[in-house]
Order: sequence, then structure tokens, then C-alpha cells
Amino acid sequence: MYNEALNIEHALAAAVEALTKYADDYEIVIVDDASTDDSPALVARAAAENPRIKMIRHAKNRKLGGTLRTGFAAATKDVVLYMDADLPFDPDVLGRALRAMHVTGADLIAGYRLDRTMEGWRRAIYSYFYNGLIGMLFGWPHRDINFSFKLMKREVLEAIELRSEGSLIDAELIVKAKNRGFAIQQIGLDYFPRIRGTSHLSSPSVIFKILAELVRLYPEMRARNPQTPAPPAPRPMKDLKEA
Ligand SMILES: Nc1nc2c(ncn2[C@@H]2O[C@H](COP(=O)(O)OP(=O)(O)OP(=O)(O)O)[C@@H](O)[C@H]2O)c(=O)[nH]1
Ligand SMILES: [Mg+2]
Repeated sequence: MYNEALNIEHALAAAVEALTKYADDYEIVIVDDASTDDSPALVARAAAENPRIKMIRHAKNRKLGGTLRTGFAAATKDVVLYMDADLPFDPDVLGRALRAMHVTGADLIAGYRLDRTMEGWRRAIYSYFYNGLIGMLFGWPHRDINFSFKLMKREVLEAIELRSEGSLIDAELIVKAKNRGFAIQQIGLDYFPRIRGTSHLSSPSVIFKILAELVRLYPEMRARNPQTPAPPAPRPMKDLKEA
């Protein structure tokens, strides 16, 4: 979360609603990336009312990769979902994604945006080339690398070391998980572009940082290291809910 005072309370309420419906036990970890608006105070208020909500605050702005790594390190449950704070999808899709994990036995379910027309052609073109570039470099075609819906078993996060500070983090996660032999499936999701607050992560400096980190991390992202056995037979839905 970065300066999301206009979105965060509603995003939290929608997440709590979905988690209550689909999980017996849950936690919500919000990483505040040194926001300068009221959003940390709003999260603190929600956390005082619901002890399952935790907030971790960065003293300095670290961008997406550093922030996700803080959040992943703090997550304690068996299944972890990461989501942007501007509510780009309805958290109720968690039910479908858990179901997809159960039915396919995948270790990671990645969401892709079914329709992006509202975002404008410039961003659609950037994404098209970025998805193509990652596919070409690592041999893993993936439809929507940077979409913020990734549901994964905690084994995935325990097995790989993520090092991006910027927005390369999504590609690093997908590529390293695949290289370790984890099974990934994709599901199409309704995407709701931001209508409140300010966009921060689609600037030229963010894209430049992705390319710089790609050069730095390319060798380790190329290393195939399948130490993971074939995915186990799917667990009953009931177990996932209890997890
Ligand atoms: N950690 C971190 N997160 C940020 C920063 N800027 C934005 N974010 C968060 O990252 C997520 C995505 O940022 P957005 O600005 O929505 O980027 P986007 O989804 O590519 O673009 P729009 O939705 O069109 O604004 C949101 O949860 C933001 O709060 C930042 O500097 N650091
Ligand atoms: Mg957004």
C-alpha cells in the first residue's frame, strides 16, 4: 500500500468479507510503503477492531518488490494471496482460485485480466511486450505477469529467494517458481481499473528499474533447479478451508 487513503478501508472490508466466506482461519498483512497520507491511520483503526489485520510499516519507500518481500516474510498461513490496495479485482474470486488450486493440484494460481480496454492502449502495449519479453527470455509463456493476483502455497515462498526491489518481482516469482518445478495455473478475472487515488507504478522510472533489475537478476532467473517433486494429488476442499 502506498498512499491509498481513498481505497484502503473499502479494500480491507471486501477482503474480510471474502476471507470470512472461504477460510476458517486467515490473516491480512498490509505493508505500508512509507505512505505520506492517512492510509496507515485508517489501517491502524481497522486493525484495532479486527486482530487478524496486521500492518508493517517501511520507514522509507521501497517500491513494490521490497514491499511484497516484507509481506511474504510476515505471512504465516498455508496459502498466501497477494493483492494491490486499490482493489483491482473482487476478492470474492478467492473462492474460484482455491477451487482451481484444489481441482488442478497447482501450487500457484495466477490471475490474468480478461479485459483491459479501459486502461488505454499505451499500457496494453507495454504489457504485451513485457509478457513477450519474459516469455522469450525464460521460456515460460505467461499471459499477464504483472497482474496482482497470485495465490500460492507457502512451500513456494519458502523454496525460492526473491530479490527484486521494484516491479520485476512478479516475473521473478513466476519464473523462479517454475524453475523449481512448481505447477502454475492461470485463471481469467474481471479487472477493475483504478477510479480513485493516484497511479504510481506505471511511470517510466518504474519501467527503467524493471529493466535494470532484469539485467542484474537474469543469471539467477535462468537457473533451472527443479527440486520439487511432482505436485501431490489435490487435497480435499475441506482441508484447504481448514488450512
Ligand atoms: N510498495 C509500493 N507500492 C506502491 C507504490 N506505489 C503504488 N503502490 C501500490 O502498488 C499497487 C499498484 O499500484 P498502482 O498505482 O495501482 O499501479 P497499477 O495498478 O499499475 O496502476 P493503476 O491501478 O492504474 O493506478 C497499489 O496497491 C499501490 O498502493 C510504491 O511506491 N511502493
Ligand atoms: Mg492499480
